[in-house]
Amino acid sequence: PPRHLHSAGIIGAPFSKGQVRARCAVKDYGNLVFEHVSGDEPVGKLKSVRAVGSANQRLSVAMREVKEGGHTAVMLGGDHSLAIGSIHGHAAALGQLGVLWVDAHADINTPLTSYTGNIHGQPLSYLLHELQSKVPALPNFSWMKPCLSAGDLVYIGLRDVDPAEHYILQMLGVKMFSMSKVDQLGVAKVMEEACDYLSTRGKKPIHLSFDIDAIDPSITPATGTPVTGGLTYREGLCIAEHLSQTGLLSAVDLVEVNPLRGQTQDDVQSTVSTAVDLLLACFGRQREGNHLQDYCLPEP
Ligand code: 4U7
Ligand code: MN
Ligand code: MN
Ligand code: MN
Repeated sequence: PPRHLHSAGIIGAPFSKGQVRARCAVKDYGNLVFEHVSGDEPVGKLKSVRAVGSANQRLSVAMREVKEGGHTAVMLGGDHSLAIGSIHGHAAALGQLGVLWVDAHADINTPLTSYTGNIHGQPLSYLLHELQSKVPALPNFSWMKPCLSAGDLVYIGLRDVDPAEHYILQMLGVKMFSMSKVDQLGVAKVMEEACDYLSTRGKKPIHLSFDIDAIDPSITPATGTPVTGGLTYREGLCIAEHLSQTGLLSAVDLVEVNPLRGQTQDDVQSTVSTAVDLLLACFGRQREGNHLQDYCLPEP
């Protein structure tokens, strides 16, 4: 293909004075720049440890700044290893959080249980206090300390959990709504129970970590580790709408969208537009419609 298709140049233009409609104020913090980390040899099975460590250090600082600026934060990945820095920075700014992890996967392998060596399958083991003694010291990770308790974590959408992960989830008694539970209860009841659970230990700010592979790959195929049998588009929106209504949603990760993994333009389009719709619902867009609080009907 021609050269211009290999490399995109993005110009964000947050300007809206050409019309009068008010909108959610958006402050664009731009893309983080991650410099190449050389000599990043595997540590045991673990791949790219140093690069992942330093990228997350940078992200943690950025997330803390966004939260200290008083915004609801949005982190657009990128892979799910970025939840390490995102949640770490969020907790650094606000203290204890409730985390809702929406994913086909549990992402709680330790570096020693992972059979792929991919850190996007491990972020929760680095973040949880309870697993601190099971995670070895790693290069470029000395900046971080665990900042999340197992009782402040809830999963929705699980359907591909490794045996060691299943053991950890049982051992720690982590609250989870697998796809079977979503089938049994329906997503509305799941959200009610998930939010009740997160608020029993106090009304903490909520961090939503949404892996696009939680949604069924017939709708969001452009992702690295698709698993059949996922959430429908409507179930995804229901989760986001419900969270928005709690008034506690404080940060959102939207990760694992990978346009290179789409087979067709339609695959990419449907994945990306679903991700956008999920984010809009997080920020209050309702399917029943919305209007401004001081809306006035025009008089004839
Ligand atoms: B994702 C896996 F083995 N469990 O550890 C692993 F199945 O962020 C998958 O949820 C991890 O997409 C998937 O590599 C990570 C595997
Ligand atoms: Mn996943
Ligand atoms: Mn994930
Ligand atoms: Mn994935």
